[in-house]
Amino acid sequence: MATGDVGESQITVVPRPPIPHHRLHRSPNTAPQFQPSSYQATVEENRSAGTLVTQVTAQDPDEGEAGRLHYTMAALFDSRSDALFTVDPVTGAISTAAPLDRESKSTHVFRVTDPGPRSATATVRIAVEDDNDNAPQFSERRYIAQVPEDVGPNAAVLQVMATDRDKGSNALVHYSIVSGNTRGHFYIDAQTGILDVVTPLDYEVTKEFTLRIRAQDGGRPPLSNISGLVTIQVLDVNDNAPIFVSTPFQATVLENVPVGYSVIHVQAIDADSGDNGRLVYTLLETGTGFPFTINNSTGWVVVASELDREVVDFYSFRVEAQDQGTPPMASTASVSVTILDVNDNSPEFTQREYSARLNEDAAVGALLVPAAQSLPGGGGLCPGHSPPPRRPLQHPDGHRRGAGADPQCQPLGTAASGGAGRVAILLVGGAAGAAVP
Ligand SMILES: [Ca+2]
Ligand SMILES: [Ca+2]
Ligand SMILES: [Ca+2]
Ligand SMILES: [Ca+2]
Repeated sequence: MATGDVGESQITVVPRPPIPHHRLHRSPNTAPQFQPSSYQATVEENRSAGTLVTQVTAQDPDEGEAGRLHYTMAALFDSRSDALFTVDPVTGAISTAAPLDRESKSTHVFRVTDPGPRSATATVRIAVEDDNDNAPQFSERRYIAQVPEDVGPNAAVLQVMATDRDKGSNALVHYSIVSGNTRGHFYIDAQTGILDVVTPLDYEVTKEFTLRIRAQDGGRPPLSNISGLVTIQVLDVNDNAPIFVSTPFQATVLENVPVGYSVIHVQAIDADSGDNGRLVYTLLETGTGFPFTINNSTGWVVVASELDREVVDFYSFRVEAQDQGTPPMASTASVSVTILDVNDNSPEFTQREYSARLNEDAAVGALLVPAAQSLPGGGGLCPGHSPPPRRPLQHPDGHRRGAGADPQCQPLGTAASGGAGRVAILLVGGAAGAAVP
């Protein structure tokens, strides 16, 4: 402190104490400071270890050992970050310690410290930039849709979806059909993944489609995935009517076949499946007593009651085949059955006894007994054996009556048991005479 006399004659001059020299070497009590105190940096994922990210700098006014900085770094929120970045303790350069994966962790935050006697800190926020390193992934291994064959045009069948773990355009997925769309039935919306039917389906042609779908991202270069499978099962609709195999159906049957005899197989086919193609056969417009019936499931027409050609020798009727769809479809066919004659009528004498008178000198060949009347069934006895022309009679019910009234002169194949006739001949003498019944 400087002193001086005040009010005295003697002046004493006291030398001023030397002013302390400003310290050239400050004590290590001055805190260093980061400039700036927070850092933002970006680094692309997948870069090799050692990629420089940023550099931090702290200023310490101290010199020498006291001013020497030593950077350290520690993750602020997630210790996983510690293994991925390092800071150079001397230069403050921060670089990667391992390749990064943005999809695992996209932001890393650190506190950088100079831990000297009076430490300084800064925060470093590192954002990981996306690299297109993920291909789109489908949400399902296989998509399955069931579509009725009569689905309308541009009907949506299903929607596929693939996600991409990347970001931005690297994660923007576009869809396309790779294979299986042989007839061009399907269209997929590239953006939405909605699959439409664009041309008519036909269960009778193709029952199932398997499409392979590609999902491709918008990266440069893009990544794609073609593992998407779509199975479209076409469902049958009753869109085919039964069709008779050969029409009209014609058959002949002997009049003496037994009840239950199979006359003709009336068969129709139906291109549909299940009940839509299961046919039920019925006879149409046949009244009671009709001598035929049909097996509803097989289409066999069988004899239901005894036939008699001499009553009806021809039948014409219709058969319907109807499927069991909803609603059902049906078709009809005409069937004609001709009844063939069997020699099932024996000749019969009109009288039990005949008597005649015959001149004893009657010439050989003189007529003695009148011919027996011809009988129904064509079993009559006639000279010669040529059958007369058929003379069909169409009955109002569509069935032709038998030709029983016609003289049918056919030899008996087997002896029919007919009645016996007795003939008494009285010989008269002399004059020629004719036989008298
Ligand atoms: Ca991607
Ligand atoms: Ca990525
Ligand atoms: Ca069908
Ligand atoms: Ca059908």
